[in-house]
Amino acid sequence: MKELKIPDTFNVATAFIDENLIQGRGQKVALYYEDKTYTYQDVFDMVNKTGNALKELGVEMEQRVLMIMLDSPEFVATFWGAIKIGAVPVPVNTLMKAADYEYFLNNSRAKVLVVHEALLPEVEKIQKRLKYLRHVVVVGKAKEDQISFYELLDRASPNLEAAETHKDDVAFWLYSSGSTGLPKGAVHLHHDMMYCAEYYARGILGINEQDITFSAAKLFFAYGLGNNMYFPFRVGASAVLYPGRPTPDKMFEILKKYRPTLFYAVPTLYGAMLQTAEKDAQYEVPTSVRLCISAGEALPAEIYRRWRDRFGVEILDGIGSTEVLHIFLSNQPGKVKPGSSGMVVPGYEAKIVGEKDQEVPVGEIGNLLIKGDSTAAYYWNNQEKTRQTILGEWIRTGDKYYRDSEGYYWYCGRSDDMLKVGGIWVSPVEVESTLIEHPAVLESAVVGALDEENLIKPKAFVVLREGYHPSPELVEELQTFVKSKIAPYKYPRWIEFVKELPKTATGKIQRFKLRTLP
Ligand code: 3UK
Repeated sequence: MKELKIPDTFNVATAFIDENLIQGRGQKVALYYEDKTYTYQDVFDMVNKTGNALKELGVEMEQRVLMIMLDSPEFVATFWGAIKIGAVPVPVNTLMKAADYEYFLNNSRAKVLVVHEALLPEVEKIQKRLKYLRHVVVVGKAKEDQISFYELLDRASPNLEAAETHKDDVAFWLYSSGSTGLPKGAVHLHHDMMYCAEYYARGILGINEQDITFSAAKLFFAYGLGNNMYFPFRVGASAVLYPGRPTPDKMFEILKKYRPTLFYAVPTLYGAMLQTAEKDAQYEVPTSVRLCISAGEALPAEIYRRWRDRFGVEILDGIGSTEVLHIFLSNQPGKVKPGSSGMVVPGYEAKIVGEKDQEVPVGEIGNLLIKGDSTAAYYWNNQEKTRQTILGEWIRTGDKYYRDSEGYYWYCGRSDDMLKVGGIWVSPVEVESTLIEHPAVLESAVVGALDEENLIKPKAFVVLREGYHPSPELVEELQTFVKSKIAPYKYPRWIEFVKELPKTATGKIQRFKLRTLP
């Protein structure tokens, strides 16, 4: 295993952007995007211009820049441009609602927001309540009090010296959600992406200059950010960016058109793509794809087998987290144990511990702890959660696992009530408090239930207020209600009306009693 040596004075933008020009890849395609190609020279120029443009808006070292952006060259330029000037990009989920954005903007104290035009309406709803935001930069048509991204870039210089940052300076944040409380900003440092690119991308995927990556998971997720941006950039490979919704049809179309070598998705999408392909023989995964990768939630063994039988290519399941930044346990090509999360990625260490943090024997379930140098330094302004999660060199993942005698790790669920739905977090508490806002709902409890693909989706148990009666119409009304209030993917796929909910003596809902999961 190669040891990763990073000098003290280090700006990570130079290793992922400038380095490609030094290696003579200026004319090589870095990005495929909507019938256009961007070479590494194009990306370099655009990154520098964006860095200079942000400077012109008054962004200084260590200051956050919030990004509500679709997968696009503008995302890439904003992320690296900010890092190159020593500022701190904070990409956030584009599926969120106004109230979420209000929190991200005030919590991060970003003075500049870069946002795609299509995502502006949610921001405009709360723009007046923002305490720190000074400039809204729009990719697309800017209104009077906004600034056009390309107008800014047009007058910016393509020459930019990287800010003299330390390898342990803050490089970017990613928000991570919990079962209770607001999302926490996981603060990542300049050396973190180097670590994941070296040990997971090079070590497990064997990523190299010839690869073309395509990730259905978006760049604003830690998973997508590595998959489709900093992994390929580290080795001078090419990435296919797609700004739209990842439907099965669209995925097959992109695979056919660009013939990527690495395809990354979440279990739900693999399941949906299989359903499409099993109905119609014309759908194919091209032979160019040498590996498929799955993360976000456990990949059922059944999906692994059906995919391999139908398309002749393996899916490598691996577990990663926003806090560790990317995958730390993974299956390896040719050594997959279907249904498992594979083995420890060389470069990381894993430990399974009991209630008193003592290591448990092989085969016994415990809490998974991970050690590795890509882990977030801390959660922004949240010392309590930081201390509970980050224990010196080790980090608590919040997952239950056991390790078998061959060193494979088997996922056994979360230690909190959080649900992974299509690879994205759903907090039962958030869905419950939304349901309660509806006049028909007295109280509710949300748990995970399995759908027909054996994947987890939210299910709500609802106690109605007096005068309301269960009906299919009411189910639909409550579902629509939730979708209108919070990110739509969080809505309960099933609603069961009950007379009362199981509770502890102190009145806490016992969600585990409602779970039908194994
Ligand atoms: C769960 C999995 C079983 C697990 C992520 C790859 O998902 C990512 O990050 P998040 O912060 O969530 C982390 C949590 O999700 N999980 C993820 N992958 C698996 N459970 N099998 C899996 N293969 O609870 C974990 O603690 O959203 C995934 C790369 C980077 C990431 N951030």
